[in-house]
Parts: sequence; C-alpha cells; structure tokens
Amino acid sequence: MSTVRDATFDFLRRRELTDIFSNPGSTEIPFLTGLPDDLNFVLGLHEGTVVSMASGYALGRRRPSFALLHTTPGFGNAVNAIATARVNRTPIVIAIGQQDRRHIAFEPFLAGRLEGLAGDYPVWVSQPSRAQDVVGALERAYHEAETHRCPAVVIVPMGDWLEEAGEPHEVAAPQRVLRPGAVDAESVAALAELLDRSAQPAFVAGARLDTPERWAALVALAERLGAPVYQEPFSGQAGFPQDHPQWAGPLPFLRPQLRETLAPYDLVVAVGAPVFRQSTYEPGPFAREGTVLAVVTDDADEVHRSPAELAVLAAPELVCRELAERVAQRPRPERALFQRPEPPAADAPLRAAHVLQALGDRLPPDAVVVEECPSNRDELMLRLPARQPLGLVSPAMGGLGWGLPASVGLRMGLPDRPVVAVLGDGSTVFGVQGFWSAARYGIGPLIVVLKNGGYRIMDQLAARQGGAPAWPSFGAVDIAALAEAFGCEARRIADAEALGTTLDEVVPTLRNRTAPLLLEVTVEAD
Ligand SMILES: Cc1ncc(C[n+]2csc(CCOP(=O)(O)OP(=O)(O)O)c2C)c(N)n1
Ligand SMILES: [Mg+2]
Repeated sequence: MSTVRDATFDFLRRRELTDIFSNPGSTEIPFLTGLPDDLNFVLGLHEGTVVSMASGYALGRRRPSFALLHTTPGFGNAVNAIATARVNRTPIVIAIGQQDRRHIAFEPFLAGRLEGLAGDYPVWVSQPSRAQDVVGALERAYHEAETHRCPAVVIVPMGDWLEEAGEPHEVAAPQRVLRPGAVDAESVAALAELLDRSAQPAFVAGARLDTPERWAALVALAERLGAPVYQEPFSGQAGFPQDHPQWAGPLPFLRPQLRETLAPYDLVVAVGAPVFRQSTYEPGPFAREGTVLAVVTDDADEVHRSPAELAVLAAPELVCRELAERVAQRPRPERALFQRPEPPAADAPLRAAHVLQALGDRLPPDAVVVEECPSNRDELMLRLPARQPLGLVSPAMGGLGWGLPASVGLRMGLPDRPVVAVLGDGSTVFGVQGFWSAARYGIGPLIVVLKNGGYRIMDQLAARQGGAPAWPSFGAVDIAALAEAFGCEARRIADAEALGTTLDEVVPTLRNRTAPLLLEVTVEAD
C-alpha cells in the first residue's frame, strides 16, 4: 500500500524540496523514522533557527524551501522567523505536526491550537479535511508560497502519514504553474507621461528587484533618464547595484529627513517597493507638496497601501524595459552621486567603521553580506555596497535572531559564493543555535560579531527619548565561547592589526570553506 508519507516523499522530490529543515518531536516520528536516503534532514536546535536557515536557503536558491515543525512548541518558537520570511518575501513550505485525529477531541498531550498561531504571517494555512488531502495541501502550499513569495503552512495530524495515499485525481493543485509577466501599453503610457513631464525624476529601488534581470532593467531606465536611484528604507535586499554611479544611497527612515532628501525631485517612482516604509512616527507627508509619487511593483499589498498618484501592478522589469525604450535620453551625472566615506582614521579603539571598512576592502564583488547589526546598519550600507544581486540580505521586519542561521542557509543555497554575516552581539544570541548546524553540516559562512557589549541601538533610542535605559548592558557575554560550545571555531579580535591579518588570511578561504568561523571583534559602542 502506498501511504500519504510515500506520496509526500514524491512531492518533495518533484518540487526539489529534498532538504528538510526541522526540529522534530513525537508528532513527526511517523514521518521521519527511516527517512529515505535521498532526503536530507537538517537539524536546527531551535525552530527560529530552523525557519531562518530555510529562509536563507530559499533566498539563495530563489525557490521554495521546506521546513517541518513540531506542533505548538515548534510553530510558536518559529513565529518571529515566519514573520521575517513574510516581510523578506521568502517562499517556504512549512509542515506542522499535530496530534492524531482519532483522539484529538480529548485534547491529548501536545494537541495544538495551530491555525491562528502565526496570525496571518503565513500567506496560507490549511489543515486538510482528510489524510488523503495532505499531498494536495502541500502542493497548493508550494504554489501559494511561490506566487506570493511567503511562507505557507500545512498542519498534518500524525496518524495521517501512514494512511493510504489519496488518488492523484483528488490533488487540488496544478502540476505546473506558469506565471507570465505582461505589461499593457496603457500602463507604460501613463508612466511615460509622468516621466516626460518631470524635470527632476528620481527612483527608489526596493528589495523585490534583487534579481539580475530586474537590476538590469532599472539600470537601463535610470541611465536613460540620468536619474538618481535610492534604496528603499529597511530594505531586506538591494534593488540596484550600489556601486553604480547613479546609486544615491539608502533613503532615510524618518519623515523629516525623507522629505528633505526627496525635496529636489518633482517625481519619485518607487520600483519594487511601497511608498514608504519608515521607522518611528513623525508627522507630515512623505514628500513635499508638488512631488508626484508613483509605484511600480508586482506586490499587490505594496500597491494598495501606497499613497501614490499612480500605481502600476506589474512585473517591474517589464515596465522598466519598455519605459527605457520609450523615454528620451537625458544627460547622465558627471560624477558618482553617492560619496562613500573616507576610511576611518587608524586610531584606537577599534570601532565598527574600522571592521566594516576592513571587510569592504577585501571582500570579492560576489560576496553575500548578511546584515543584522542594528546600531551599525547605516555604516554597513556605506562601506559594504551590494555589487551583485544578493550582495546584501537583512531581516526586513526588524526581528533579530535571523542573521546567523540565514547566513548558514544562504551558504547552503549558494555554495560558490562567499557568505559573511555581520551581526551585533545581542542579535547573535537570539540565533545562537545556528553555530551548531553550520558546524554539524559543514557549512562555511564567516560570522563577524561586532561586540559592543550591549543593545547599543536601544541605548541610543533611550537617550533620544531623554532618559536612562531600563535594561543593563551584557558586556560579559562571551560569544566566542558560545560558538565553541556549539562546535564552531572562534577567534577573538581586539585591535586593527589582528583584524587585518585575520581577514587577509580568512577572506580568500571563504569561497571554499566547509566550516563556519566566528570572529568576535570587540568594538567601542558608537
Ligand atoms: C527578537 C527581537 N527581540 C527584541 C528586539 C528589539 N531590539 C531591537 S535592536 C535590539 C538590540 C540589538 O543589539 P545588538 O545586536 O547587540 O546590536 P547593537 O544595537 O548593539 O548594534 C533589540 C533587543 C528585536 N528587534 N527582535
Ligand atoms: Mg551590541
């Protein structure tokens, strides 16, 4: 007899989901015991780490990944990572184990109240009505995840796995989904008219543009118009080459500074981004009166919430390509629009700027930099430009604990590219189990921790609020010892010379590394 479990193995093979990111419990035993050899089980020691690794893997491979979690405890632990995956537009099929249907009415041990547990962060949540519908639900979750670039969840009662498989004609999902991009003449004409009328247009590139085709399309349009291209605030990925002469830097995340930055322009077109994601509230509009705001994106949510004069819901690369053909060539700027800061003076004590500059001087153009260092994020954007797609990846929702495990998943998905995570010490502790998976499975990201001894960004916010922080620093937390406890090699660095010689030795190894390495760099708090 072929079982639901067998049919699920075939689903995983068919959809290239044979790497199973998981932390299992008793509800997953029937599925996982005696797993066929062609399925690769990847253990994470906490479910936040499991889903963050799956997230990095999906981003790196640009296709859905698969995670298997343990009923309420596993799903609950993973909610932050699932929310991050949603905001980072990461497709993940997540199966969640549940108690057996045959006695769930008695609320047995580990019976989960699962459907609403992650709110609407998963784009789709389903508990199939019958065991025989599990595979159809997984197939549908795969399509939902891919279409919306979000996590999608299927809840599977543990007794279902060994039930008889359903009939193929009962699978409520297509075998193939094609998603043709198209753009109509009317949309192009409406945007072309705005651009023709504009004396000073500017673009804002969003994370959705982080593919080679999309970078190229916006480059072509921006070069045609000689217009600056800013990066959307809090972007999870770079939408434009950050070493291009027309790259104008990241947009501010507070409205007064945003208005000031956008003041020279009479038209601002956000491409692959909404208008606009900001940090704390400040009154007033996003842009001065007289600046027309427009949006071009294939994310309906971004379109629907943007206070724009015109929004076009379409594949941005198609729109940009058509527009580039259509608009007149204008002069291009004579010098690079964005001036990178000078290297910091080589004095003691070591600061984050020194570390980021030292990395920037050495990393090859195809390096993948994972950012999770809150008080040094701006500095990182200045000194580590994304020069190729996936050159910058960061947790766009703001939840910490993603960067370390995501760098492990990215390196698994991109085995030919150097991967470097730059993390705050506080951030590292939220995802510390990632060290173990990297070491156990021979995955070699470089993890650089900026050890400033506390939650510096929070201290800065408290100072801006005019008071003392309620929370203490945690200066004594020994990150290198934590990494070593999980089996990851670690080095402690406290001066510029040691930093330079270590990076000279380590950076050339990054492309072929099969073991993770932590550099714990003690820096002065900024
Ligand atoms: C899971 C989670 N808990 C709490 C926060 C709130 N938070 C934002 S920044 C921050 C401190 C980060 O510290 P660290 O990584 O050391 O960076 P630093 O500010 O020192 O640069 C905290 C706790 C969060 N974003 N995510
Ligand atoms: Mg810190």
